[in-house]
Amino acid sequence: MNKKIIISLFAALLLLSCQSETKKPNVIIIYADDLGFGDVSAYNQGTLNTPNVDRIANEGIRFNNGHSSSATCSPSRYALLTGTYPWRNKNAKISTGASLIIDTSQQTLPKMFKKNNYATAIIGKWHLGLGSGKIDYNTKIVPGPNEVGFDYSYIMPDTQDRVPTVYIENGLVKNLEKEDPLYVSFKTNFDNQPTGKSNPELLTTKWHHGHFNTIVNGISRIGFMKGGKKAHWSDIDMADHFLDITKSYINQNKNKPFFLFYSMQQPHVPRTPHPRFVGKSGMGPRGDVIVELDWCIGELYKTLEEKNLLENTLIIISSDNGPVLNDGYYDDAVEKLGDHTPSGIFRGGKYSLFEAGTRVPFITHWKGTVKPNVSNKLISQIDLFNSLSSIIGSDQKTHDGENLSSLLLSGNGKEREKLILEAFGKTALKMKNWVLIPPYKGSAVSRYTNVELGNSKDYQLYNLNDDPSQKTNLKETEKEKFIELLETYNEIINN
Ligand code: NG6
Ligand code: CA
Repeated sequence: MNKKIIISLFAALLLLSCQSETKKPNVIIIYADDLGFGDVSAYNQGTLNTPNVDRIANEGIRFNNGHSSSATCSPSRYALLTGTYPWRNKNAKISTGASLIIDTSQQTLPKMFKKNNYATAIIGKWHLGLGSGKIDYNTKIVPGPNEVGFDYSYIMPDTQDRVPTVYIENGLVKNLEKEDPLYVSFKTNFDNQPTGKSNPELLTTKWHHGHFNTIVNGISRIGFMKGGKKAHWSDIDMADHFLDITKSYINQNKNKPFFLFYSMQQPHVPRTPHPRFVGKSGMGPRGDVIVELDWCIGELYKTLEEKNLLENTLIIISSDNGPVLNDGYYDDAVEKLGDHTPSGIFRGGKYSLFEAGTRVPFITHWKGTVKPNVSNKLISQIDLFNSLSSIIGSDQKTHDGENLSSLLLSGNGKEREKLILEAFGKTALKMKNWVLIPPYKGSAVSRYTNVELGNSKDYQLYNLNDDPSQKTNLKETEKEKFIELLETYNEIINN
């Protein structure tokens, strides 16, 4: 073969490989924190307005029966990223300065994408633990998101109400100065620094339960922190900050397939809307940060539109768990709620085994590929691993997930039949239109958050078709159903 032929063959091969690459859609998971089923106006439940999310929902598919894998954050995120039920891992519980919950040898969504030549990034809330053992925030923190498959990570380590209140970029605390090291403890205070408990006069937002340790920006947090002043985040600018980083990430990666986990902090506490959103909802900070979240999602959509990426991008919007009003600060969430219904018609909320603990907004959008639809079929975030894997032509699968790719892209087709729901390590079974909640100790209603948790000394059986608000326990009258669900529950839990 002469040189010319070899060069043109090589060029043709290169072109072919580039073409097949471009067929792989970008995938963006937009993940809200504590956003309820009724908080998105496209769901026609509450009184808040979310026009940007609604637009995406109306152009795409609105799933009415979409679930997160847990009623709290870390376990839900664990399941989303690993396709594995969180109750299989005893460490998959709400992280407060914990070690990395995902094993670095485990298969993960970002690793799956990476293997298929995607660029991968997480921007926003992580809350899956960092390091292994005591963390030194003044050196590179490993393992973390980069060690489980993200090429790029720009994160809030745990939650907005937990220390350290700093961003971490690829394992390094952003803007940290050598002369002012950062120390963190969840046990003891440093040098008698003021806390929310000892110095309430320094607070701009008062704590209601928990959240009474180190004060940053007038808000006391969970845990103690000292130093690292230059690195402290500004709460009111957090949404803009994550959005800016997200936009520039998209700009830099627009020519290759990318998987982006845009993990928003709203409407988790402390709710700190930028001043331009203050008062916009009439519902106080909780409503205002949802308006802010909606604006951010609109900006992200615009960015994709401007860069001509909408036709090559699958967008998924969901939330890590159901809604809560009072989650530890006096912020008028209860007082200013009015007629709004964050849980929609469903019972419970964040922390609950009842439906609203995990039944969350779930929307897919892919211009030109996904046709507008509304789907009542059951789908869980735990299915995203297998479904996305199938969509991009990979053969990787997880044990607990199902491949619901056609449901995800059309709203029709095979749905999930059985799903284990989880809240605080307690589990329940949803099977078709039935839910079985085993007996659990603990109060029926949380005395702090006022959420109905689902605990009862009896088994509870509900038929969601007739009774979506789970008011009537059918355990005594539907004996056969009860036994069927109990056997199925035991079978899944023990496998
Ligand atoms: C709880 C916090 C709550 C919230 C939650 C995590 C107290 C009393 N409550 O422990 O405010 O931070 O953890 O929420 O401290 S999640 O959405 O990240 O799971
Ligand atoms: Ca959450």
